Amino acid sequence: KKLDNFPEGFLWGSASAAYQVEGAWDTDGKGKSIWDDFVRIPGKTFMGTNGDVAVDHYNRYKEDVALMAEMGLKAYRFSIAWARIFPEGTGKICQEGLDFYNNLIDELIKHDIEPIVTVYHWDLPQALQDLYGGWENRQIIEDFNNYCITLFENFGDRVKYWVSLNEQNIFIGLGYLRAMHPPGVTDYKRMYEANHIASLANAKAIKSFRKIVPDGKIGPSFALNPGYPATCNPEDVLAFEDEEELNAHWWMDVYVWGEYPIAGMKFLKEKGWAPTVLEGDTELLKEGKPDFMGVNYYRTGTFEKNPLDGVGIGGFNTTGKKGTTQEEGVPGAYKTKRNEYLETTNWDWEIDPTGLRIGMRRITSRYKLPILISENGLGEFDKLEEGNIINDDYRIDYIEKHLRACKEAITDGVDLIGYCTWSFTDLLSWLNGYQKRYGFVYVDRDEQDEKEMARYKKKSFYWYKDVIMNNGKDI
Ligand code: GCO
Repeated sequence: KKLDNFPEGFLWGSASAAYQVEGAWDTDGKGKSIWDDFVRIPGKTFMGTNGDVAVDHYNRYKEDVALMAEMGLKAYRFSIAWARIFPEGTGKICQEGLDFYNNLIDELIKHDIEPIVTVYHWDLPQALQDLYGGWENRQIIEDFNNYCITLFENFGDRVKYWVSLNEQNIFIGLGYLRAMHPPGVTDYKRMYEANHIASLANAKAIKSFRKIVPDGKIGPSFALNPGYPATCNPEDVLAFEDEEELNAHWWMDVYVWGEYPIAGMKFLKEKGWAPTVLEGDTELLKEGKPDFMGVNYYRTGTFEKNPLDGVGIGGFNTTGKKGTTQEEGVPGAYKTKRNEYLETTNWDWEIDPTGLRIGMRRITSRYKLPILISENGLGEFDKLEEGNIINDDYRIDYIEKHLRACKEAITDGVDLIGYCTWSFTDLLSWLNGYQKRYGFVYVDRDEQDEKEMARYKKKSFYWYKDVIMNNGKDI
């Protein structure tokens, strides 16, 4: 049976992250984050781009919220920069930081836009990295909890939807195995240890949340890449199962059940890479069960048997030229394969709306939790044409198909509470600079004149406005 409308009260949203939009990297007492330093290491980001100014949202938030209001947006997901609140990560609070987010939240509420706050979107205070190695030290569980309590106490009266860790699987995987994110480490053992500590911090913060914001909802945002076996050869199916264990289940089982998947753990123990689980850890993890699973969805992955040994990971394309993904020779229990049934973006990301439906069904069956799509969208080279027009029909097509998949998933029984596109305005792509654009609003970010920053509504802006107005009726 075809669903007519999306559920009542559906959170039609859009999302961003502090480092990618705010700029003002050292303004009003803000401390440095690990990204502020990392982007200055030559060769780490596309042409050395950084978020020093980003799209100047720190100074233009009122203008941006006015555009959201004009669009009729129901929810806006943004993140808080830890180092704006605690410049040193812990200790002294920076009042200007609290003021900025208080003002942003009030501005959203004034326009009937539900704030969805991400507490951690990758910008760890550099001070904590220097002091004790950041996520590799259990002291961070306390410091993160203290930071979260400060946010819950200051904003919990008005903010009822919270995202705890954003894409833990990405910031840990790229930070500790691929060296593409700070702290730029390549070490399986350190990766799994840091990851375990991050999970504990996540659980502890959720526990605190229950006491301080009892009427609120909180969950992590997981970067979901649903997997497929490359063929029906049982060896490939097994490779796909291994990938599920060491990817989706490795994180989500812990969020929901506080336990690691059995086959995955067995494999890592044999390798000597398993995390150190101390007494009391499992109990804490179990106490930090989320209210919903946040899903950031861009693509699926296809897996086949890897003749080599280890944990496999796919390649990355940071060029914006199709077919240039570097498959790295990482040994793995599985390896990635191009899916011949799917078109890809210029960054070789498979476009797969059905994959979103499949992924949400898997989460629903396994964890029985509501889902918030906390990110979904298309990164493209948009063109500003004569008359300040941006014809991004490809983005409309992408989002429409993914929304249709959402509707179908709801008819399948998925409890979907909202959908946030990535992103509202164009913003900094961590590794791809400003050329890979995701927004409904084009930012004319002239590299020569960073103060320019004019905002122009893309065609997709008007389209999404209609979708929201009709509660997705025509999807
Ligand atoms: C990029 C990425 C990001 C992520 C987001 C993850 O191009 O840098 O697509 O924008 O989607 O930060 O949460």
